[in-house]
Amino acid sequence: AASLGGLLPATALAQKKIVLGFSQVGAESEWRTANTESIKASAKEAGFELKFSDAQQKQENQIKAIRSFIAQKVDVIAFSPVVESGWETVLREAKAAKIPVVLTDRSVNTKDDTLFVTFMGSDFVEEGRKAGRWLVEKMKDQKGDVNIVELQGTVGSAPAIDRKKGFEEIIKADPKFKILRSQTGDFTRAKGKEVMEAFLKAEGKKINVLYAHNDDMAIGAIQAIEEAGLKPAKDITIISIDAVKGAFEAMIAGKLNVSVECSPLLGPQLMSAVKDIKAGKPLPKRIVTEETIFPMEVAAKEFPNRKY
Ligand code: GZL
Repeated sequence: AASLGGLLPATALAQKKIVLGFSQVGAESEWRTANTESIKASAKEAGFELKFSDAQQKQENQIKAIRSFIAQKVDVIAFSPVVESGWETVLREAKAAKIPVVLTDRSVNTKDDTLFVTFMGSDFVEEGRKAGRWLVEKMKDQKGDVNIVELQGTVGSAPAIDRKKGFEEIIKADPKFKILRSQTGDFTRAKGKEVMEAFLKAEGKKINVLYAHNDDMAIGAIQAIEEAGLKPAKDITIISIDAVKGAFEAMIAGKLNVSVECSPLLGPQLMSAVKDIKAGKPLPKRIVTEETIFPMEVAAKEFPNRKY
């Protein structure tokens, strides 16, 4: 009898599962954990086979994962690039293999935008502007200097570069705002605490404001501020980004002044983009996540509505 193995019935071929290869940055923050959960749950919901790789925040691991997806001939490759540069070679290999690529969350530096189908994620510059605008409003009656320390995200990452840019674009309007020190805390609680300890040792009571590029570093810094005998959100005004659960808990406890929302719930949009790609539908080059800002005054009311 003819070997059925070689002759899949049309229905089976038609129902061949879409295979999505996803290379994730790591598991560095609450935001990242929520992002991973959203992607895994949405892939399951969509009936896709998901090949998921965690790069532990190392670019070379992401490049290895993308090469492995190419070798396995997945239908679509998606990833959140840990840093902006160094992707053109491996993206050209994906293009040569005719495997479409979707960027989620963070973007890449390239002049050749045929190397990816679409980039979906937040506008990090606008997130920095929102943080800056909140601070300008908060300090509008402050006559003297407003001394700021800044905990940057991962060096070379789109969110770190753009959140810094947007914040400075707003505060540069008034010379009273001074950034005394700015250093990376790599988006983690541990590093955020360590760097804030160094800031406090160097600048002590001169610090009026902490601007943290994500909630995890802000939560680490809050511990350092308390261990230094100071009151977070009172002695030092704290501005952060992501609006994860930990940030709402800190705001409800009166230890964080404000968190700018950055939604990790990109799973549904990603799966819809994969379906469109496989159906041959065109996609916009850029899909921007809509998001807002949460000052501590609204935290208790908003908390029950939060999904991440
Ligand atoms: C932002 C995302 C950042 C978060 C951090 O979209 O890339 O990475 O702000 C996370 O919490 O580590």
